[in-house]
Amino acid sequence: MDVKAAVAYAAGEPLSIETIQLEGPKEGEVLVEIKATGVCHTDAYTLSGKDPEGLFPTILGHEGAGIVVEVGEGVKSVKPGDHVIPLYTPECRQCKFCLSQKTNLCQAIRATQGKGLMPDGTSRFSVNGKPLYHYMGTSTFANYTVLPEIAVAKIREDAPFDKVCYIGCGVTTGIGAVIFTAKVEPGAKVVVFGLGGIGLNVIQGCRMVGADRIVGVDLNPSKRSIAEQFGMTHFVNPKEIRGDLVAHLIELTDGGADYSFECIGNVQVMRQALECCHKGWGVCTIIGVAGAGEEISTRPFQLVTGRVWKGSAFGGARGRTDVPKIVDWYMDHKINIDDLITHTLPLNQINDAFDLMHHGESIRSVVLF
Ligand code: NAD
Ligand code: DAO
Ligand code: ZN
Repeated sequence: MDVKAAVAYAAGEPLSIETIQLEGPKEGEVLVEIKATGVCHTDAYTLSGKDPEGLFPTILGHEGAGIVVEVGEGVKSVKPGDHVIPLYTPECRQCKFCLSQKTNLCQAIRATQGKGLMPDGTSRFSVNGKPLYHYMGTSTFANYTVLPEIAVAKIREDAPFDKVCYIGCGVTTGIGAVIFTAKVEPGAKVVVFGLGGIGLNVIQGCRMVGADRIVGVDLNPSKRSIAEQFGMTHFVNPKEIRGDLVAHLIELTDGGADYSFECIGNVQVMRQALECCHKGWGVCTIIGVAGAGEEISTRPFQLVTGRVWKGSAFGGARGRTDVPKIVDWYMDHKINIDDLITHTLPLNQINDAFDLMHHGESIRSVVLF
């Protein structure tokens, strides 16, 4: 079938809006009509050429929501008409990783997903007979996409696509890191580095679980008011701190953070995020994705004396199980998504969404099909 898509032909080039071809779902796959998609930092990272896994030409996008229109042979968990959120972290419930209950990193289709292909090793997208790569197993910058059955979360039908698409990455990554990865408890003192589309969701997750002090750190002072709206209690702009930032944060948190979160992707900040943690128990969760080949460092004594470094992908959420619950939290007004979606655009203006992100003018832009 013909579909309308934003094609990334090469790193560093704007996306090209055109009609391309999509093959129907094979065994174990579903065809989904994408109704809305967020534009995330990770799409920009891959488009920039810095992503070592980045393949071109491709259809980017991994933060969508839509409706199942057709299912391939053997698909049992969803049917045409179901509303779904695509999952770049699938949940097969059968692999060693899923069965371990220790991680959300299902490996059932990891090898082919990382190569930009469907599980049978081929692509469903093409243009003029030439294949295009899939991206993160989702490719939501097209009005139709094909996904493995294990990579869709079925959601309630009254949830608005233009809002809940953000649960496909940013909301779940931020709130999930607080709840599923760090397991922040009521009364905790928290430091959040980076108040963008991820960090603001970490902040609302911390407020939701009853954290006592929520310190936000950002170089951009314009992030202060929205972060306060989402629960930040203290704002720190590193440019305004005379002396050592880490010492200042330790003082602000009465001896160090119980939990810190790095939501930038900067390896120097990752060190600060660990070292501002409380001696003996402070846990630092890395969410930001650093540039290819970059490394983190600290004095090992920081770990010997009880600080812990951990990481979180997709907020530690098991997509098919947890995403529908997060949609419920939104529909029950337990979390705020609306105020984080600062721009909505049609597909033919998708490149503007990247510009808004690069200029720090948006929290999240959503493309409507
Ligand atoms: P963003 O650009 O919206 O936000 C980053 C914020 O950090 C901005 O407000 C910026 O002003 C601030 N900042 C930059 N450098 C800083 C510094 N040195 N000190 C303090 N503040 C600084 O980005 P985002 O969409 O929130 O994404 C954040 C990171 O999370 C990215 O690296 C992204 O790739 C990653 N990410 C990870 C996952 C995951 O599952 N782990 C999922 C999605 C995104
Ligand atoms: O299982 O090895 C694996 C890879 C899982 C990929 C997790 C990606 C999370 C970070 C990338 C940012 C996503 C928008
Ligand atoms: Zn699995």
